[in-house]
Amino acid sequence: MTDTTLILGPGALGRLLAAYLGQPYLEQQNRIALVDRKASSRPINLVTPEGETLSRLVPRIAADQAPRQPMVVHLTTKAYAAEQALAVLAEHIDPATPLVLWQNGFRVQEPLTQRWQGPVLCATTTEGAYTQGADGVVHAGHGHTFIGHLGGGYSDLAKRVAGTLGTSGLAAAPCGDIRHRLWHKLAVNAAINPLVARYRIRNGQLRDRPFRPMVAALIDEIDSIMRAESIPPPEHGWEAMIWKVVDTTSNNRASMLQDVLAGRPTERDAILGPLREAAERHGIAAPRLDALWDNSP
Ligand code: KPL
Repeated sequence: MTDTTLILGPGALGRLLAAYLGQPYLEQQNRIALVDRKASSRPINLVTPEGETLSRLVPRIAADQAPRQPMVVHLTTKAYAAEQALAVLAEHIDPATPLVLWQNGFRVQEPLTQRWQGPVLCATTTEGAYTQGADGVVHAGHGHTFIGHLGGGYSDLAKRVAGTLGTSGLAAAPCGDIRHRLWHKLAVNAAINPLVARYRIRNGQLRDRPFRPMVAALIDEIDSIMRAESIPPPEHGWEAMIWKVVDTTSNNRASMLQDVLAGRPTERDAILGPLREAAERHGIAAPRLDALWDNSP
């Protein structure tokens, strides 16, 4: 095994991880490379939440230049691009390489955990970041990341990965119930993202009419589906959790709205798909989620 950490997916999250993990003093212990379409030595420009602009030299390599045995691969593509990006890299790396999946929703986590030969951890994060130009990333706000294996295994690996992120300045903790945390994040994303993308509004506008009752109705449907799936609610309930995120991200353009504005595909399937399928499995009507699905970009 080499001491290289690979980051696969040069979007906002990939650049954020590269910029933090690629700090010079950390680089002495771990090498970092960002896997991109083409190799390049252009630095990553990071704007910190404090407004500082820093330049980080993290090599960008093409998949065929990847070391055969990376220490770990962080897969940071959008959900719909994850499987294909990994398939390309998989031709060049040891199949036993540990993976960390950072995708929104709950589409790729289960199949990749079953199919990949090496250990697979899932991450869920509230770090806020967006790309700026070809090489930049704006770290809009500090968040927190949880890392764990869907079956509760590989706790030492999860601890190590979370420890490295924490040392780099991205708060992270290992967790034994990542499945529940992924569903919680999915609930938040399902109540916010498709609506703000459809109406092209900032998150905080969901608090006003005519959107507030739409969110409330979605929360009711999500609540019934989660009950049927035996996903325990967050400490203060779904409503409190979702409205709190709306409040704390009120000025944000959610990721799905950013995708729409940039003309990219959206994560509609990864976010709404698992909820609608769960509703169908349990014979629960979910007309609001269905309507969002039908009308989502
Ligand atoms: O995770 C988000 C996203 O934009 O995808 C939320 C929580 C909705 C914040 O914008």
